[in-house]
Parts: sequence; structure tokens; C-alpha cells
Amino acid sequence: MQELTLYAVPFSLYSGKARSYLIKAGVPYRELSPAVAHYQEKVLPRAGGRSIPVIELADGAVVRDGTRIIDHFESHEPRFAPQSPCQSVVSLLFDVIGSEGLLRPAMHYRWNFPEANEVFLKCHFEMLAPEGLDASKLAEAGMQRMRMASLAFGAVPENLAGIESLYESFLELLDAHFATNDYLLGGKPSIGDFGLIAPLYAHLGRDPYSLALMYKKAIHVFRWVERMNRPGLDMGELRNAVDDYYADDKIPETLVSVLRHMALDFIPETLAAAGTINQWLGANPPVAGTPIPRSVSELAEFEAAGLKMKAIAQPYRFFLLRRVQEAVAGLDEGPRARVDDLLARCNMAEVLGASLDREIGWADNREVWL
Ligand SMILES: N[C@@H](CCC(=O)N[C@@H](CS)C(=O)NCC(=O)O)C(=O)O
Repeated sequence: MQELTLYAVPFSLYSGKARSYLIKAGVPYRELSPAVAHYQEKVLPRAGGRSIPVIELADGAVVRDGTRIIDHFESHEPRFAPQSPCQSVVSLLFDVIGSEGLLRPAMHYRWNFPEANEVFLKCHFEMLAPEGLDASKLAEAGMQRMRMASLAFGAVPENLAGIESLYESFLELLDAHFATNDYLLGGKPSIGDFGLIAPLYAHLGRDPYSLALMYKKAIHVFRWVERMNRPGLDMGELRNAVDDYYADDKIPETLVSVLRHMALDFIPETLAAAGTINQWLGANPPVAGTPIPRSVSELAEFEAAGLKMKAIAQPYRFFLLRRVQEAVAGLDEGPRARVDDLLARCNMAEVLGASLDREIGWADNREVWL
């Protein structure tokens, strides 16, 4: 019996995270567009916001947000949270990197190759139009909003060559990882895999231009994207992999290389965003319980891999990063030293100190300032 509805669309970044989780966890679901009348009339008023993915459970409960949807199931039965110290921290870190750290290339490759992508995207954006409305007009408006968002994430003309170079090197390193590992941490997906699939499915592994790039440059990443969207472990490569994370808290060196590369812009952007948001918090102290904004009014300015960047600063990044920081803070001395050493080798140690002056909590399906 179908007990769960996932409101999502195939071309949405965060939908890909929740969908992959449901598939891998073996949770039966049906997927519907948020354009359907039931969503608009009954679900949206309880969703706490307009974003997808959203799930509606058999008892009518509604959960919005890819991370919270995963939390909903993991809190009942943790299935994809590695328990050993380094693996657990790396898994949570990839959740942040996937959810927040690859939005610039995701938006660039989607919006700056209209010859390859425009017709495809128009057809998809029309899926969001509620029945009876002008789907073509709504799609155009939605697409224009997203083109603008792409600029806000820092995909501006003078930086495009650099953004492509960073992404292609990332793809190459990730490909080397998936050439010998089925998932990030061994023979089964982790929370980090679900974070990472967000940008690598809809935008970077499905839109025509970026999919062609992935086919050409990163067959093993392509296979992982496919694997993350199939039930079971899908390990046709016959690597004798076990259905578990690597023993002894092992982190493959190929993954350390990926993280070292990601640190090139993830670290300066995170530090700059923390500064920008903290300044905003100082000037505009929010009343406890008010929803966090998608981004604050000032842009974060930073330099990464020789590029001068300006990008929106999103509190949500720190809502997720807190999980990494809490996991590290809860470790005993020995494991803590091993994790510190690992983060230092990945050039990621600074994530531990990047935090906001106000905590973020959750109420009525929304992230709120505490
Ligand atoms: N934090 C949310 C973000 C979801 C989100 O931004 N979804 C996009 C589609 S990928 C959306 O619905 N955007 C429309 C909007 O925010 O109005 C999550 O992780 O689910």
C-alpha cells in the first residue's frame, strides 16, 4: 500500500536528495508534482514554506526540507549514519558540501548553456504550473528568477572559466574515487552520499549540457549517480564489496583528495558567509522563533582559487554545518585527535570554527532563529 507521497519534480536539486534516500531506504512512495490541487490546497498551508521536496505521510503529517525528510526516517531507524568517528564526520561534511557547496557550478551549468538546455528546462519548468494557469508563462517567469539566482550564487561572466575549471577538477577527483569505491565510504550510501547527490543529479547529472560533460569526463561518477537512484546496492562492478561502510573507520585517500579540492572554495566561502551573516545578525537581531531568511541582504566576498567572488550568504549552510561541529565536539580525546588530523589533511579544519552568533532550530516545518 502506498503510504507516502513525495512532492517533488525530477529537475529539482533538493528533491534528488530526498528521493534517493527513499529509494535506498526502501520506503514505498509515489511522487507527485507540487502543481496538483491537493498539494496546493492541503499540503502547502502546512509545509512552512514553498520549497520542495515535501512529504505527506499516511496520517496526513507533512515534512518539508530534504534534510528533515531524511531526519524523519533516520530518527526512527538510523540506517545511513556511519558510527565511527572519521566516517561520521566525513559523512556529515559531505552533506553540507552537497547541499550548499556546489550550487555555483550547478547553477552555472544549468543556466549558461541555453543552446543545450533551454528547451529541456522549459518543458520541465512547465511541470510546476498548477492546472488552469498559463504553464508557458509561469515557466518563463520561474526560469528568469533562477537565471538571476545563478548570478547571485556568484556565477558571473568574469568567473565562469574559473568555476568550470574548479568543477572539472572536482569531477576528475570524484571519478577517481568512484572508480574503486561504490559509495563515499564503502559498500553502502551514507548521509553524505545523499547530500552529494543533490547537485550531482538534477543539475549536474541530468541537464543535457552537464550530463554530456559527465559522460565524457566521469563515467564512474555517472554510475554512482545512477546507483543512487536505484533500489538495493546496485554494485554491478563486482568488486566484492560488502553491504557496509569500510572497517576500521577507513577514509579512502581518494576521498581526502576530493575534500582537499573542495576546500579551495568551500572554506573561504563558508568563513566569509559566517562573517556576513554575523554582521547582519548584529545589525538586525531577529526575534527568537522567526524564520531564517534564505540569504541575508549583504553578499559574502571572498577569494577562491585566484577568483574574486561575491555570493549570497545562506544561514542554512550553518544549520547543516552545526551537525559536523557537534559530532566532532562529542568525541573523546583519541578519536578527536584522529578526526582533527583528518580534517587538517583535507584542509577542512576551519569548518569547526565557522559558526553563527545565533543558533538555528526548527518549528512548524521551518528553520527558525533560536
Ligand atoms: N532547504 C530546503 C531547500 C529546498 C529548495 O530550495 N528547493 C527548491 C527546488 S530544488 C525550491 O523549491 N525552490 C523554490 C522556492 O524556494 O521558492 C531543502 O533542503 O529541501
